[in-house]
Amino acid sequence: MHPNKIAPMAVETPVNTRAIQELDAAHYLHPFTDSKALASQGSRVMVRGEGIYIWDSEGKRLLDGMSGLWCMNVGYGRKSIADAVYAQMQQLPFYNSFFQTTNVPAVQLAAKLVEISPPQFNHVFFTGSGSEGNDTIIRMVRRYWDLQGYKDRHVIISRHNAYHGSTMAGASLGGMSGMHEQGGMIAGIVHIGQPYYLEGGKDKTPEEFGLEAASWLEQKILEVGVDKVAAFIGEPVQGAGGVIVPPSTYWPEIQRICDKYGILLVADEVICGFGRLGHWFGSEYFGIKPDLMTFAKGVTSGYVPLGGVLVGDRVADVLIEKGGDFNHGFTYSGHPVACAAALENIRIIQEEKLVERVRDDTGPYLKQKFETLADHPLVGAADTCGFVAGINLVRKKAANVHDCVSFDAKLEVGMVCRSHMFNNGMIMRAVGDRMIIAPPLVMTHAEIDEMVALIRACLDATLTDITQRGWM
Ligand code: PXG
Repeated sequence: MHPNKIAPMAVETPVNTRAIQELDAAHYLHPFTDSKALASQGSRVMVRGEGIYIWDSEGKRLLDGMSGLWCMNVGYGRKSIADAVYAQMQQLPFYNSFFQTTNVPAVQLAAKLVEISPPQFNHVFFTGSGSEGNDTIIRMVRRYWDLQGYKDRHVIISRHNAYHGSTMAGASLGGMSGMHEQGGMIAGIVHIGQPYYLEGGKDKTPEEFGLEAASWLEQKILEVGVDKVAAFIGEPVQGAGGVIVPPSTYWPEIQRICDKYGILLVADEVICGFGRLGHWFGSEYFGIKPDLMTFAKGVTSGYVPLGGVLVGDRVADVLIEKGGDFNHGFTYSGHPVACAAALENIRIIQEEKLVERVRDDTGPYLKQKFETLADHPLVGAADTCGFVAGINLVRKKAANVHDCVSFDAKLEVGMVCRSHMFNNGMIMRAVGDRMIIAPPLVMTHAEIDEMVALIRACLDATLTDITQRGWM
């Protein structure tokens, strides 16, 4: 080995935190991370998970309010998923689905996904991730229009502050300017404003604002030209953008506009799918009927990577009847081990009635408890939707949320708050000054109480800290 390199080592128990941090800094480039800054500070080394908790290498327990990364729907430590994966690995660890072959778990999972999804879905395309799912969406909708002779109908309309992944297609569909600046964008993707009431709804009711935000789609269709627009894509609730829950009028109006112009409606269900909003899919919560749905994350609860696209009959009929070869697919499309994990994960969700629990019991309970945080001096607004929730940190509260006074963005109060959360055993994500959670769907009432009390204590610690810094 070259003398400049650090030797890999056997992992000790207990884990040698410093040694792992040094190797981490030396070799591991983390996603969406300033590697230089992280190297000077040292990563937190996660070593174990059970239920809604994870432990780091120093033995500290954290309540995982983010379900890993919006995915650990059935909670950590499910032996039956590990067993299903182990059994499949011994039986058939891999085979591809390219050359007139298939495998049993992939077929069973496709049938299961059709069973739990809305009636227009009868076909599934498997990928390895949500980003690959959205790449598939672009290629599939363009192919759909090409096959019908509409070669110009290639433009996809998305939204600012949307997140659709990190491949070229995912980043281009997404509405994150920081991503567009690095590596550019795929042609033929345009963006409209997001339905964020706190941002754009001043002097309007949420319902009025929802209609206005949807009208931006119609304006964009007319601007681009009806004969050029292939599809509209959106997350039912924007996740990474900060848990942006659109007003109730928004999605039905989007559906009406898509129907009026005949453009395909694509729901990116990577976060909202598999029970997160108290329905199998977020589209059902909002009462819309998408033509295509991207899924990932909750399909396996993150135990093994898997993603894909549920293909509605409108698209599937054209692709299958007129299409011939669809020149698209991945080595790991329909990976038997990932599909086995998904089947067991979905079996758990059904057996424990997690979707119904979030809809009828724990979701409403979380709403009731979480929204009590609105009385905290730092909180301008607190809202939930199923098992996602967010609070806006403000310098000065007001009766009308639009009159609250924000912090100077440069202070990065959200990051300060996130540190207090982490140091006190609570994982909550900061998006600007909005603090968000997406907890495991297995949470009990007692665990919700514990989480909300912990968040309040961390908000208190944040308030004391920033008051001492003179920021209030
Ligand atoms: N669509 C949506 C709606 C997502 O949330 C993806 C697609 C991409 O999935 P993959 O499996 O390719 O990562 C996502 C992923 C965050 C964060 O900071 C969110 C995601 C990924 C990374 C970070 O909240 N969501």
